[in-house]
Amino acid sequence: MNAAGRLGMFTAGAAVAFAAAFGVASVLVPDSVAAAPSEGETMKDHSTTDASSGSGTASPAGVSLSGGGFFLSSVTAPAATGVAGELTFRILTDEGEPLTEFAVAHERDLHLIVVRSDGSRFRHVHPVLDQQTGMWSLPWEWDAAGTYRVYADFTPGGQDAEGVTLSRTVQVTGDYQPVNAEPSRTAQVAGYTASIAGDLVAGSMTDLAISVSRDGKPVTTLEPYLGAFGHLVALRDGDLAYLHVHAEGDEPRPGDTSGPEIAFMAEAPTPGRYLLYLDFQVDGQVHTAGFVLDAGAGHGSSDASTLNEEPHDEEPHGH
Ligand SMILES: [Cu+2]
Repeated sequence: MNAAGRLGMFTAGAAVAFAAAFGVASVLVPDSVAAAPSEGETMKDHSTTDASSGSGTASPAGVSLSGGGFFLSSVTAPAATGVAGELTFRILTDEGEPLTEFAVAHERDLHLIVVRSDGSRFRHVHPVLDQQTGMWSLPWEWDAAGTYRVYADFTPGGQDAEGVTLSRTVQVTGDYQPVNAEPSRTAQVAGYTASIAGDLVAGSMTDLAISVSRDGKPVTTLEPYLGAFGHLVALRDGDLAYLHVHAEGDEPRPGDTSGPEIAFMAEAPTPGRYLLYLDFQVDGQVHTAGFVLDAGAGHGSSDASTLNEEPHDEEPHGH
């Protein structure tokens, strides 16, 4: 059995792997990539490759517990709110063997996203792997009841392996008061105000710019976090399909700071509502700012042609 062969459908960098994993939909690239003075042409080609290489993926990632030759085990966690415990799970191969070899992507072997099904209570954390058993774990406590979606975003070890995002639902007992996600471009967190400018358009790359301020003053001391100055997760409201791309571009060096603006390019797979979560770090503290954007319908440009099976005039099968 040649695991590398099974996985190695693309010979591509991490960015392309991400794009492929998400479908065309989920390419979030900071503007700095496009503006990179050296290798500008390469970068341009790269993003073009991103958009086209995803065409083989029928649906966005994160809506299934299996995929890419892997399987997300059941997730154990406290059953009710206010109980301190552990959250644990394993990544299994299709043969049922625990996966213990992971490739680092964005500074971690695995990214765990937990969010309630209404889009609230977002957490992005990094559990620890027991190499002997393949068990991932971290201390865990729920502070609100509901149905949660747990995403494991990882790249298996091995040459040319693609990024995989698997998810499961987890129930937490108690009264559940769902929050309606309404369009929102400004978020307050820990004294910071984050605002997002730009629009999502189905099937088209558009610019998104998030700026961070505090007490009305721009924050220029954004610190590197997971190899970038900002990390954006987008979920599609309705199925919580997962669009997870860290900022690309030149990786900041330790001690570098930036701000107040973090720029991305984004492509939504379909019209509809999207929940966006920006992780950013200041003074060693990571904060998460949430936004809700509605993606408008695209214009049926050629860029969008690989996105969906658009309804055609149907021809009868066979003739
Ligand atoms: Cu992470």
